[in-house]
Amino acid sequence: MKVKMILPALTEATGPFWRPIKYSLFPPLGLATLAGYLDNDVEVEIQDEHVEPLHLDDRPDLVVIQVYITSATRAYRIADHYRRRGAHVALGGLHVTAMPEEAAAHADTVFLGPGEDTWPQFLKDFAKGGPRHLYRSTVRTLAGLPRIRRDLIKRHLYLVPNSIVVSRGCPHVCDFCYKEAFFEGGRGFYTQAVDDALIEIERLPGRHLYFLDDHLFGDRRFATALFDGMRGMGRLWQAAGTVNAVLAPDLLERAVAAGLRSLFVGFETLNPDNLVGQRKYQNLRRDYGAAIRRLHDCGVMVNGSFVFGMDGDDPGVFARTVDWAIDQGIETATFHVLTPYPGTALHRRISAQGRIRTTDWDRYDTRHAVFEPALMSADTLERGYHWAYREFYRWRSIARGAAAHGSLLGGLRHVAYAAGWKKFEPLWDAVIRVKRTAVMLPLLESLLAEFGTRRSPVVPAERRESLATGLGSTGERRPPLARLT
Ligand code: B12
Ligand code: SF4
Repeated sequence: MKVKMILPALTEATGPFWRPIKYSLFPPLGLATLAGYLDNDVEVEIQDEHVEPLHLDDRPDLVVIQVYITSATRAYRIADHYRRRGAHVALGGLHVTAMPEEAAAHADTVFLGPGEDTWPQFLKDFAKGGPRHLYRSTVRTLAGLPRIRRDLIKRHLYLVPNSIVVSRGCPHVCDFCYKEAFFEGGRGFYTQAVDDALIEIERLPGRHLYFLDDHLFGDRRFATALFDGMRGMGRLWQAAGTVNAVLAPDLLERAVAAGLRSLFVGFETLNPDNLVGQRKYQNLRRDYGAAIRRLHDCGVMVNGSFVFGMDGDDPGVFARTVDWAIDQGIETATFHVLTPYPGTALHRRISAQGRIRTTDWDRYDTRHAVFEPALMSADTLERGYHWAYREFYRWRSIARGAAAHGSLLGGLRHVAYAAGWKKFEPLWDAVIRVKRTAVMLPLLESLLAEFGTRRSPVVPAERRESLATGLGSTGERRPPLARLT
């Protein structure tokens, strides 16, 4: 049997927002995970359209396509093509889960939710000649996961070939997040066994890892055991975590000792009313500034995530947020236009209020205002978003952010990382064009390694206490977020 697995290009990968470096970061880990369930005698290939042109003139028996919202149009076209050629087409992923009827029109089988329980069942049914039209995930576990078929990944085409996920989902319930929709009908947060995760880590060559987990710190007991187990492995890694996880006593120190050097943190908004509106309670009454200082003290770079267009955002939100982020010395920032993904609580609310402007999924890329914002026009929102990126990555902003570190070394690293990511993109693009992406990895590793040489991440007991409670070391209440804005 011949199986072809495809990650179609996101729309922005073919338009004016195409940034080769962003889309050559991570290999298709979801597909490589599913490939692990195939028998040894199956002929299988994975094609990622972000890094290679698809060849569509073959005749596989089974075609598996992972569908994100802004790749849906492209995915359906590829699916229709292969169905005309007689292949059985299976579609799954976030967008299929949110819009199963839409996807079903282009597929022989659709999958809702994670694939670890439904995919092996489908393979059995397919072998017997009677696969169903729809499979819905209900059993959520990562126990007994077969070995991920990393051998099918063309490592040289990615900057970060060693991406890894050791959990699924997240313990929180933010309204704008895909999470509730994707994990409906079963557990929304679960982890691998620590030993299995460590075995997977050991298999990965080189030093650098990128954990793609939504919230690597979400289960404290798991995270503690994982970080302790990774100590001494000589790894350098990046991951995503929440403000409250950063402020929790000891956990960050353990992560740093295990090799954490850069963290993606979802600050999202500086306005507490927005946090309540989006049910992002875990960020409420947290001292963002303290979290950033703590990360920097531990030698961890910060990639701050911010969302514009929540109901409490007026046109001043862009300057307030960017100014604040620069003054905090955040090394890199990711800005998003709030996007009501179908299936989310946010989408239900905005739809019920009649504020959806378009259902052209290609525009649901967090760069377009696909809904009417409450306190500004959609045009102002989009222009403000682009302005924020330009302003944050201006040379003078990078210099100001670097100065905020208060040390020459910290400042130099800030400049190297922020400028390396945004200012030297033409260089990245050239390297990617000649298919030498992997040669840039040592550069990234050395930058991350340098970051680990800062002051020891030991936090005095009374400071740990104050970080955990949100009270200052003298017992005063730290400034509420509103005062930061
Ligand atoms: C890596 C990543 C990227 C990479 C994607 C490239 C790649 N190679 O995958 C890059 C950097 C390009 C990227 C870009 C963006 N991303 Co992104 N990204 C991720 C991330 C961190 C990891 C994906 C991953 O590998 N997961 C691990 C694997 C094992 O899981 P999986 O891919 O979901 O696959 C499983 C299931 O989905 C299912 N499955 C999938 N396909 C199929 C097919 C079949 C047939 C079956 C049976 C099952 C199945 O089975 C797999 C095993 O369980 C996720 C968060 C997350 N933790 O998933 C966000 C995430 C997908 N990204 C998100 C967003 C918002 C974006 C951006 C819009 C951000 C921005 N502002 O630029 C852009 C554009 C994406 C878009 N327009 O849709 C959101 C998506 C929201 C949504 N509803 O679409 C997510 C969920 C993050 C979040 N928490 O909000 N991203
Ligand atoms: S903390 Fe992040 S991953 Fe978790 S529900 Fe909120 S937005 Fe989603």
